[in-house]
Amino acid sequence: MAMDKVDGLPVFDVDPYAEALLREPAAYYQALRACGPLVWIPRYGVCASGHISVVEAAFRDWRRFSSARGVGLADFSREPPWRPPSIILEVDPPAHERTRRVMARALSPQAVRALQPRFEQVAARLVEEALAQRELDGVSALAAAFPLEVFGDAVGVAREERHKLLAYGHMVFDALGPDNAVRRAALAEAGEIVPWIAARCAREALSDDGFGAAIHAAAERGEVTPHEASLLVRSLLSAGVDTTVATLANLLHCFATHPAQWQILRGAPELVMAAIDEVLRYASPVHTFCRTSTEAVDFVGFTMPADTKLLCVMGAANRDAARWQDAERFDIRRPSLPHVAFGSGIHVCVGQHVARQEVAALLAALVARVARIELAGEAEWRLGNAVHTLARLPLKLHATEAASLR
Ligand code: OVV
Repeated sequence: MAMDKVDGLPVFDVDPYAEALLREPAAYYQALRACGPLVWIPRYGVCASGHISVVEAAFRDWRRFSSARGVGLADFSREPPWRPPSIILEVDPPAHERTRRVMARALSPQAVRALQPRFEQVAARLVEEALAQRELDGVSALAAAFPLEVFGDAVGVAREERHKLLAYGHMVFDALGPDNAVRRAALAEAGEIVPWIAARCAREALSDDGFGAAIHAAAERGEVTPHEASLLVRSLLSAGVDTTVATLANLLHCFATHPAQWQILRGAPELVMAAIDEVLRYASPVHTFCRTSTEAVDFVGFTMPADTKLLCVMGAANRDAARWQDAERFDIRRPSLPHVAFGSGIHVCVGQHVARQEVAALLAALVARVARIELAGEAEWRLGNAVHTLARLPLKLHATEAASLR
């Protein structure tokens, strides 16, 4: 780690997107935080921060930290985006407010709450199927299977070929990184996946009672155009699948590797919500989002140049010792403090209530039936330019006495 001051900024000579770091980021996060609140990464000509205070400040300061030039490494004002930009994510106020309002209404607390019995029913079934197996891959059998079924149904996507939703999620998130092997592999599938996704976003392809139909109803009321409605459905399919799959996989991994924490949760199921936030903090599914500075920005002792990308490294910020005691420890009983796993400010995850309800349903189904989550082989991390999660998680689930009597 070089600490020469360039433009007053500590230089961090690292490739955050190197495969070894994507797989095992803890040491990179630690070094990033140790470099200071803001660092310069020469390899990409970008700034980065792993300090929770800076990441929060940047997310909240949308005027000086724009999303409209893309929230990945690519600056849309210099290179064309790989797909038509998102009209809710990759946009600033005032345009953002109109689309955000439509999306927030479609995902209203009432609409989400109405889905809860269905989430619980599917979660119970999947956990019971998992218990019946001698060994299973936690990623495919639980983490992916659950959102594909319940979120797919919630949006109103036809059941055929839903695995393509996963491939699209990988594409959207991996496209946020540099032109590396991970990004190229994900985008190589675009020819097959993108037209399929576009077709699923049209009004006539969606069920009559889902989030998709609710968004298209806003078009019928004239709040957005029909084309904009389709793009907002695309946002649901971009952001709503891979992220919850990653969260569930990380949750299973956290408890498989921290068995004492699982026993604590079993003894105190009222900690389910706290446990979810601790998983999001400790194993943040989205590790990095970017913003672009629209002017030079003074931080404590440093100036960030204008027209520069800032890597907001949420994975690092969520383990910042300035906020959390023993930040490197997974502890579901720690006092709840705000993390940035869902972002912060005007772009904070609009679907987080759906996501939380999904994760809570599966976790509650596990707590009620599973005495022990045993790692049955080596966990394999998935290389993701923006999402940190597992590709494979061999597990053996041990039933509680009550569940084995059923
Ligand atoms: C990767 C991502 C996150 C959130 C929203 C979207 C994409 C979008 O396409 O709107």
